[in-house]
Amino acid sequence: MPHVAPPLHWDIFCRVIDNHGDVGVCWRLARGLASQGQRVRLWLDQTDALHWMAPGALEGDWPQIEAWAWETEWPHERLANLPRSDVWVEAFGCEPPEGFVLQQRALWPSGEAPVWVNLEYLSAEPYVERMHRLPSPLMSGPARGWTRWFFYPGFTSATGGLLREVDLLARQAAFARHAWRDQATPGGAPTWISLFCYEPLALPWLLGRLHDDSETTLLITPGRAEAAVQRWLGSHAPPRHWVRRPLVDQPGFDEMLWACDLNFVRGEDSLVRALWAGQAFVWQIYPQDDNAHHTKLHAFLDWLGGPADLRDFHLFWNGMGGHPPPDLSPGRLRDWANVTEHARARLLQQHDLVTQLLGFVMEKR
Ligand code: TRH
Repeated sequence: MPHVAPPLHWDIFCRVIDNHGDVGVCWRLARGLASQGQRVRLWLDQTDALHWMAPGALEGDWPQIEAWAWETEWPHERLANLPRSDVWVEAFGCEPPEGFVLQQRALWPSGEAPVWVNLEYLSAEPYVERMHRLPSPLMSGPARGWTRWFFYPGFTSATGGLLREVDLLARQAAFARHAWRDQATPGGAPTWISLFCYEPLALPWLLGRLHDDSETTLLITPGRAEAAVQRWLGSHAPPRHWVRRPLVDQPGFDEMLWACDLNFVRGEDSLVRALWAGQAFVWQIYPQDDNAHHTKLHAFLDWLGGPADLRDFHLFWNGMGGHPPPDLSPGRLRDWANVTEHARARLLQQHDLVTQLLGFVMEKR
């Protein structure tokens, strides 16, 4: 590694469970592969988010990438002339449609198969290192006899790594933070916080803190975060330094995180972006019914390290006990930013996910 990969045809399958993370991760992966000369067809069962996350994607404006609606009806008329593809990536175990598998199977001579990868959820739990790159032979169905491989993103060199664009560091170096802030809201207060969350039980604590704090600009993202803030405000108008953000494309979202001193992020993709941003952050993990996310959050915090107040705040923000910090002073945010910087430096020493995936595919072909 890194491998020089010949241009291959990839199919990425994405089924939206909820929110934006499924599309967000798949689109970043598609872009990363395309930037390495790969040809990607991205199948999405819900395409709405792509309109704002990646304008032009559905219109075919992105070289090397085709975004296709994953029809509910299969076989699908466009399958008739679909050429053979070399690599299949099913995001988060979503299973390619049977019609697709049948059509493609007929194009492969016996004894040969595409490299079929199940790109899993991101976790810092120890099982990830054990499961990464393991085969899962298919014992039944139209792909019987073929193999699907587990590919786990992660935070250590024994995992598949994280999505990181080739030009990320150059873009960050060229980023003009103050100009971005001036453009976002002229005359904003000195400390900037972004809010991208679900409905954390601790949200009233945060909003209560910030309501009368004229030193802090709060950027509120659309959707669940904005609705939760609105519920808290009721019929009252927001304070002057609270700014409603529009939905922006992924590079624009990333820049918001670079521009802020503290980022509240959620789910999977924005956590990674908060790490790359190198600023203080607090993560709201995607909640699971059986509380499996508790173990997952602890594993991440163990990997991250950092002072007790940062860990406590994470627990508090996620409704898992803990308690809030006495303040969100610039000094405390700088301490937390140092933790992120340190984590980022460790991650930069590892190969990114696209490089690792290309290497894996070359090995298995
Ligand atoms: O939206 P999410 O909560 O997605 C979640 C998680 O992925 C979770 O693990 C998964 O199980 C669940 O979906 C189904 O948070 P996440 O992962 O951060 O994804 C948000 C994406 O939206 C990310 O790619 C950034 C993008 N985004 C923009 O591009 N522009 C914007 O303006 C905003 C607000 C978000």
